[in-house]
Amino acid sequence: MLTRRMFLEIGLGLVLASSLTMGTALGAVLGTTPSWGFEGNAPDQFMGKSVAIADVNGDGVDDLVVAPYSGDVLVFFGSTIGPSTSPSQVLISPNPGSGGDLVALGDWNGDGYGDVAISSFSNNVASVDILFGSPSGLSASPGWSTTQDCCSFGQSLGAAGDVNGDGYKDLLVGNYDYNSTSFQAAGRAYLFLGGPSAPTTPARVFDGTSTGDFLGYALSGAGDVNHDGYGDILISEVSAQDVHGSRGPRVQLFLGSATGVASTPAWVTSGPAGSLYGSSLGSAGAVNGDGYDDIVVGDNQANIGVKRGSAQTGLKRGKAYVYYGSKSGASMVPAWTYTGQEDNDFLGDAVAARDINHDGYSDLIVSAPYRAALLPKPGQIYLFLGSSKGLGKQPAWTVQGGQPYAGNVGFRLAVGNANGDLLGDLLVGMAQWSNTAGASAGRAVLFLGGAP
Ligand SMILES: [Ca+2]
Ligand SMILES: [Ca+2]
Ligand SMILES: [Ca+2]
Ligand SMILES: [Ca+2]
Repeated sequence: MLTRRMFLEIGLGLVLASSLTMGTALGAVLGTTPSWGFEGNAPDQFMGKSVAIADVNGDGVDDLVVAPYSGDVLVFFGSTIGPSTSPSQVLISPNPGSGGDLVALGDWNGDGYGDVAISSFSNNVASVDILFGSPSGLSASPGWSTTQDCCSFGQSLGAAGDVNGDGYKDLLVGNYDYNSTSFQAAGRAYLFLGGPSAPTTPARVFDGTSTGDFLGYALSGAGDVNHDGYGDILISEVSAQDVHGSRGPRVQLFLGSATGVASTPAWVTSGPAGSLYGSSLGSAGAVNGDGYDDIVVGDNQANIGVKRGSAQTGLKRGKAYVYYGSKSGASMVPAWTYTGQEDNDFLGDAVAARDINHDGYSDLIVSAPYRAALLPKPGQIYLFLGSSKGLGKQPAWTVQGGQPYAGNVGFRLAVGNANGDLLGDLLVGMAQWSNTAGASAGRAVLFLGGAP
């Protein structure tokens, strides 16, 4: 099966064990060292392969949700002194050894508790399950499931927000190597509407329109880009197969409404052919505080340099773009970009946003999982602060992956508030973290807002 991370995994070396510590951060916006961590206890457990933050027990403090490759779900309840050090819940995957993506939806079924979607692939069945929150945490068995006998269904998931304004949060599911009747790997994306008895048939299906579009490689809620009260959504077509000539990969924004998502995109942007524009997507929140949510697009394979004779520099530096929201949709020209500092940084592989420092401006977190400064490929994560002038040109905080190849399959990022103060917190999954238990035991770490 083509995995979503294959693009990133091509050509990688061995994973090396190491006990090096985390790198040094620039400031105290987030803690310089993790305030909390949990590591795998066996080789190739890939703890932190996916992570999410959600208030699953409804106590007002967010909880951490961490999945290893098995697809088991570990929940660590948050509290005013931070998350539990040992799992509050261990939910065993019905499809072991098959973990896919994991995303916090918000309240999908309208009972006041945060819900989490997780995907899996086993015995040629791809499944997306929603675990419902409750006063005692996540349900052990799914409250909602849908399956396909195909390929990459669920390898990408997105929390759509509430696209139709009915009070229930909605779900996006990607199936980027879906073969339509006419086109191989055109890709497909599905929108499932939440509700007290949510249907398992999608409200909308989005299809790629040519061979190798890979529509649905990434998908995400966009927040409310046009500030009309309805959640908007983003879907990428990374067009990784080189069959489009000059048409590069692209990202589409669809606006929500009382009757659901519009049939045509309100905004379409393209990246250079040969890049992976749309490798990650998300709402940036309102980074300039104007009330219109902004869009972030990652291109983890962006080439920056120019070719001089047979030599080419700037390869695979990666780039992140932020586009401002507006009443009519979003700006066509990015308001902010940031580029990987060295070749093969793969910056923009993962993105997340929240007002970390509680100043009313949303802040942006971007990963560069192969960044090679200081150590061979320890990876780096950057925080950029919002302001009335938009995002800062330089990061206010960064941290290194801390050991060689810690970012080999990419870092996973989730933001929330795990200790109930006013500041946002960052959860990072490092599935290829190695420890005394073995290579790729994996790890999840939490950086608390305001921690020293
Ligand atoms: Ca719920
Ligand atoms: Ca809804
Ligand atoms: Ca909207
Ligand atoms: Ca802020």
